[in-house]
Amino acid sequence: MLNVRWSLRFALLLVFGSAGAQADTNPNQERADRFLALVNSAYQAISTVEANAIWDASTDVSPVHDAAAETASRARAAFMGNPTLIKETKTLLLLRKDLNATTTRQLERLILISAEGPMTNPSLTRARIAAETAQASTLNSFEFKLHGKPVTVNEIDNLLATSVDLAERRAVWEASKESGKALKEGLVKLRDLRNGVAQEMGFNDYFALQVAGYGMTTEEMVQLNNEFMQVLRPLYLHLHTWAKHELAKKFNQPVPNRIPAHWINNRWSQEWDGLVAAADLEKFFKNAAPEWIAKVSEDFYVGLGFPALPQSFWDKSDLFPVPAGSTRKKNTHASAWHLDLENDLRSLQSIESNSWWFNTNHHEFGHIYYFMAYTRPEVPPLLRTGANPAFHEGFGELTALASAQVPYLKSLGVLPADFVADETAFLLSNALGTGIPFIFWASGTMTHWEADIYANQLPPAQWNARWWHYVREFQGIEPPSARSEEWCDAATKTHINDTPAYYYSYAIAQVFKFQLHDYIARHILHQPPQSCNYAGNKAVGDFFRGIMEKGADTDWRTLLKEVTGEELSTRAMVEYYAPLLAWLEEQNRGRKIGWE
Ligand code: X8Z
Ligand code: ZN
Repeated sequence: MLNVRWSLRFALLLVFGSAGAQADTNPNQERADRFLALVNSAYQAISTVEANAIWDASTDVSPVHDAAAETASRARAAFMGNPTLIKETKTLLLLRKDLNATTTRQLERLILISAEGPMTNPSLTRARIAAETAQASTLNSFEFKLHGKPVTVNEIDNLLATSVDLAERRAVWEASKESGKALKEGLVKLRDLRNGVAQEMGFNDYFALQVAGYGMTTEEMVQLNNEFMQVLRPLYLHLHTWAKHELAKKFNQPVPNRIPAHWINNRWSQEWDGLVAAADLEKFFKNAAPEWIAKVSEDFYVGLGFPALPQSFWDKSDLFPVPAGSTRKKNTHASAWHLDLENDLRSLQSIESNSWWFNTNHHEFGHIYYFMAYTRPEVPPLLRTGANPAFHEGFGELTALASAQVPYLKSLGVLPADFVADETAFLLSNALGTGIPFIFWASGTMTHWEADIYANQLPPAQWNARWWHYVREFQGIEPPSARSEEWCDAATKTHINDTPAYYYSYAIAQVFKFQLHDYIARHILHQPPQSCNYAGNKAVGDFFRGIMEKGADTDWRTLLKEVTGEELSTRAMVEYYAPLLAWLEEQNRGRKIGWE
């Protein structure tokens, strides 16, 4: 709190102290400059206080930390949603013809930030903050149980990755769905409160508010995601067919029409790992210490010419699972944090010795280095974020893709120098792992379900039926048994609770990632996209930096065109996996393709 008060006073001095100093600029630009100097300074100070409180609440769930987080969020809303601030922002936006582009971008972003907690309706905003805090607390402290005994999320994932006993897999999968029951009531409340704050600021609903960050409407965003699926569907149907035959063999079962959810290693069937023996890297990661996994992604970026992470990153991050026997509860989903919008960068993870955490850590460090790149005096705090959210996720995913390349794994010593990779197996494993099924989950199930609950007001009594309708329709997956409305299986996914109406960003990030990767492989590395090594290449680092250091002080479409020469497009993704399609057609000859 002291920080906030001090900073506000400092900002006011700046604003009034500099009056008249720039008499030669146009008066509207000058008015906007003064306003934004105040807002940026306060935004940074208040966000820092809030982020610290939420960090404590996420890494050590307790009523005291929850209360502090709620108070900090209220303080933030008191300023960022202040009616006078909103009015001035709207007034200045009407004068945009007199304002420079950086100013307009800050004002537009301010509208989106204010809309998260508009104090034109204080009781609504307070109710939302209370409900968000309570939901995060339930989510972060939920204790899963298997056969009546507590089981961690890593244990659930490890069992799904290794068990070949279908009865056991089903018990584990069902255990992983228990949290949805506990989270449904809070999510129902939050749906209305989130829509309420967005509507208070003139948006149709909360989904519309989120996609406004892309300059898009809900219909345009859903349409874009449908287009991704339309292009990738032939490949998906072949992968699905190949996978279900492999799984039926593995579990000694008849080939199903749709794949039972508990047959797949991921709780939501979003990634289909572990299906390709010749590309299975687990044995090479068994001895990779979690500390080494955390460190190696920093080396990746340093090799590209980026600075080392500040020591505070290592001191303050929470990278490893809670030790056995500790009663501390923390969020178990990986995340990256930019707490003060300066140098206080942290990551929250539960890293273990396996390839999944290796990839995930590289993803998180993509975010961390993005934070570092745009933390410069030229980028005002309001614009210290990605060109759009998918750019942020895209660098995370691009780093994860680069980290999965065979030459890189050899250079790290994870794979032996004489390892001979079966290229088709690696491409197939990659397509199944993070590539293609993910799009049908992200663009299909997640995006359509969230659009339904926010934009289309889907009644809560239909939530689970609609969820499984989409899982069946888009993903070709079915539950092991009927899932009634007693359950809320969507709410078992972290983002549904704490990063709402955002998940299409991961689908766009996948598509964007392949565009960047294709450009880097062909034009900078001059290596095949399916097998190349970024490590140690400063030109690749310069390419990354050229995008990252702009933050949100750019138009994402223009930037994408500038750096890759093309619009957002699935071209590079389709080309990357093209060698697979012919191989799959051969493997699937005589089989019924898909599930319709
Ligand atoms: O949530 C994440 C990251 C944190 S931004 C680990 N991802 C999505 C997920 O886990 O569902 C990365 C890819 C998809
Ligand atoms: Zn991410």
